[in-house]
Amino acid sequence: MNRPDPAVAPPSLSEELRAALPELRALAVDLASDAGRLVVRERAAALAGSGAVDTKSTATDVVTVMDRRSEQHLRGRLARERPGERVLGEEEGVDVRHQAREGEALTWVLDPIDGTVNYLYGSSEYAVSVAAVLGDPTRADRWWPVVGAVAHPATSRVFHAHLGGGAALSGPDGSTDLTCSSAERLDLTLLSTGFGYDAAVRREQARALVEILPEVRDIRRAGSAALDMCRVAAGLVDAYAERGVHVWDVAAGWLVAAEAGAQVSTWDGGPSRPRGVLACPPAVYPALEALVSRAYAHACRVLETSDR
Ligand code: LIP
Repeated sequence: MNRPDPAVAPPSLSEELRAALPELRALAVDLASDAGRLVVRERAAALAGSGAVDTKSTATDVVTVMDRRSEQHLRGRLARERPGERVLGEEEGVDVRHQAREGEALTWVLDPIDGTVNYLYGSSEYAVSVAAVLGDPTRADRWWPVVGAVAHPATSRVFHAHLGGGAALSGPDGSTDLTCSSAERLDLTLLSTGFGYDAAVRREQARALVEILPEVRDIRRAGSAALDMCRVAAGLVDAYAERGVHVWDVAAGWLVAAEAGAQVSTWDGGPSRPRGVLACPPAVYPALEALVSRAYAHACRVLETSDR
């Protein structure tokens, strides 16, 4: 999991880039909405065709023809509207023509369909995530989101934010500013989470959940990290914690949650494990961060000893 490292302060933005953020935010909203309409409009015909679904890391890690078409559509628009800027997408990776550059060079980070299993099954719990980040999202600890948009195509609404510009939810019924919940007690914290595609990883996550579930109000598992983080921003859940997600899953939702007042960071996923992502109200952060770090470290130890 690539993530900004709290120890490495984000770069300070020039006045020129800061002034451009509202326009970049509007572009991200348009891109995510546009791709969202595409994946809704074309779903039935595309999934009815042969070769509509492939698998990636495991038999449960699916990619549909619409994941790929959504990313191609987004890349085409960015090539026209933001020529020369780097793009990192879940399905096609990073455009190697644009090597990592320092300074204020932006990279667009795309999850063309986040919640692909839900999309395949016909559930509405999927999103299109578009973020613009500073730094290098292919390197852990070296990227910082400055613009983010998460489209929820099933509702024609988009969560969006820019650095220092607050977070909002826009749709046919107008726009609403977003503020995370005011949860202060761990035992009254509604926590969303997710699980990996690898059975061994899910076994660890289930063991960690045994320690986490009794300590919080309840768990929700919707199947899209991007929507999970936006729901923290909207106060629809109090917190989100997951280990093993990728930068494209969380880059836009990270900024939406942070701009809605949530504390967002990574946490220690256990020895030689990917770090997790945590988003929650600041008042509950210390207790929740300690709980998930401890639960996962213990789960890893239990499994390492049981695997011997
Ligand atoms: C999904 C994440 C979700 C996680 C799933 C999957 P995808 O991303 O958004 O939080 O629990 O296992 O990784 O694969 O649908 O883009």
